[in-house]
Amino acid sequence: MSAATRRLTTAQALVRFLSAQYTERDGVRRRLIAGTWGVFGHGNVAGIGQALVEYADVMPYHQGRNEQAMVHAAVGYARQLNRLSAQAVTTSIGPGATNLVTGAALATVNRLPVLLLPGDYFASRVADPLLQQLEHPVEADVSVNDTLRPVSRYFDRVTRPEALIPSALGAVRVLADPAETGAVTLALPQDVQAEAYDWPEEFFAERVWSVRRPAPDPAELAAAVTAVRAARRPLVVAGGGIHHSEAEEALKAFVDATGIPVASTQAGKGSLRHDHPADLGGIGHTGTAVSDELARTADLVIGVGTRYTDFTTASGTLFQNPDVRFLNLNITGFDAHKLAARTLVCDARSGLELLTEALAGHRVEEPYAAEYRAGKERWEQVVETAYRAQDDTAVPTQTQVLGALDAVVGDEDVVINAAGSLPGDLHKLWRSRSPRQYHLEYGYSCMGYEIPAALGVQQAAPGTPVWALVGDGTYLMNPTEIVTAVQENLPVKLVLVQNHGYASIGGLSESVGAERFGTAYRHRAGDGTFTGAPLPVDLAANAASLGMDVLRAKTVRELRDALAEARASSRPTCVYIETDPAPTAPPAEAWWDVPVAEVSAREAATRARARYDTEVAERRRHL
Ligand SMILES: Cc1ncc(C[n+]2csc(CCOP(=O)(O)OP(=O)(O)O)c2C)c(N)n1
Ligand SMILES: [Mg+2]
Repeated sequence: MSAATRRLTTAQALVRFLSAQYTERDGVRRRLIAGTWGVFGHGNVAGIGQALVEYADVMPYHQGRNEQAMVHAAVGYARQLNRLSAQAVTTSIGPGATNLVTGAALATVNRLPVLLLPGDYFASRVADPLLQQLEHPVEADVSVNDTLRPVSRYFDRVTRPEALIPSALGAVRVLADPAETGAVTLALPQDVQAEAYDWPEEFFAERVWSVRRPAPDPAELAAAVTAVRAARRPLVVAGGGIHHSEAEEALKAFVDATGIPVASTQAGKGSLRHDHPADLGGIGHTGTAVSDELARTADLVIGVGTRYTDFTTASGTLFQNPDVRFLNLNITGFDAHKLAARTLVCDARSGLELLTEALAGHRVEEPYAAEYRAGKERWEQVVETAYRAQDDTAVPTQTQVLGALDAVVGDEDVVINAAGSLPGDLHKLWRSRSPRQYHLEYGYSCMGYEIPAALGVQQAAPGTPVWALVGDGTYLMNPTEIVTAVQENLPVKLVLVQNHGYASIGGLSESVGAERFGTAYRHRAGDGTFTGAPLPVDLAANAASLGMDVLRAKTVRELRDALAEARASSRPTCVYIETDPAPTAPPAEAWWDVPVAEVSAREAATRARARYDTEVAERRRHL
């Protein structure tokens, strides 16, 4: 070995390199890749696996059960730390690698960093076809890992040791870049992982990646200020970018100075504390009445760090003021330009601070402020009604479950959810008390995110009570990481809501004329349909069998006690509750486009289509 080089395998070099990467923002330095999750197979056991044991002192290893779940855990971790620290996930080739696809898509859709390290075919091809190799008949360089390309923000296959150098540098650049980040994939041919090379020492030097806060262009800022001053009914739509940028204080200062109210997306909820007079709660299909009413009449929508999904815009039907204009403050030009907006391409915090400064003295008129404050008060009553149970000894409805949880959590507790009927209820009702409390993954709304994400959040925030809220369908999709929580003694709290199937999709199915087909968990009846008795499945026993403490609650009072006990426990604990299906959630205030059969022999569908045709006529294009 010469003085300037170090002889290591490619896998050893990668692990060593990753352990020396840091991010820095606002003077705070963190490990960029703080740990590596892994399930081993022949595609990574001898390469990355060996490197992880050799460098266990500098790269913590976490043992997962399922590759998709490991990505969810890593994403939960990165989100909790505002994308300033992330984790890697190593897999074997073949099924281990393709199990990453869902998690990768979730990460990329939500703009959250995760480094994926799947094994790949031999670069030498001498032993083809390997166990689990695709062997594409006419595109010989394609492997199953190519399924990760469209869901990755950076992809490379490292087919020679020295190719790792540019590849690894490119990967970490994207992971640390606030405008580009998402899933990053380095596919690692199995033979290359184990191959030795003389690496330049500089490759292993500490590197600090500055997570920049770009300021807006002065001309764009001046135009934005003119637009805000001219608006009579401005409304902020707060997206996830506010959290990623830690711009909550800057938003509050902007709102306190201008009186402009804030409605939030699923990712942005909690940007303002729920009891701030200008916080109107969720917007869009699952929004509050006051947010959606203001959205309908707003003349200037100020989108901050939002992607404007169909839930936010009510599939293009929400912003109905004929003169409505958009002003989008976003770190990506891609999102900033949506809805033909005026753009402020910048970091959320620096943009809001400069806007506040430039708007000094400007305030919305008092009647407008009085209007939204009154609307907010009316919505508070809706929340109270949905939360309150008249009878403590009765089986709770789902919104009463949320009411019980609301009564138990503290300001810093984190509540995680992603799919089912809970996201809508939470978006309408939840009272966020701190910026990190409301952790809704609704970019991909992926059933099965919740439990593994809770592990990642708990790793990022030791000592903070972390709650995963899951429906029975979601639980069955992905309970595997309960075992990991038990192994690592991560005291995550699981609230398991049993309603015997897909309540959310059942309701949606009914509204689109599909008659709840295939959405209940029931025995097959004599006529061949799934309308028999509920299935004798005991999910509480299942969670207990995986090692969790389980508290079964039957009534509102028992639920409250169980939640308090779970919160105080230092062990992973599941609170199991069967809910009353009575509808206590407020109905949707705005539409969501789910196209309905244009022709059908069944009446439910023809009726639904007639309704659909009226709704769709409301759609506007903002050009
Ligand atoms: C991985 C995945 N598959 C399918 C869906 C579509 N989907 C959304 S909600 C839902 C049902 C969720 O059931 P459950 O967790 O029991 O919640 P509930 O609807 O009963 O509240 C389904 C199938 C999804 N979001 N994610
Ligand atoms: Mg369910």
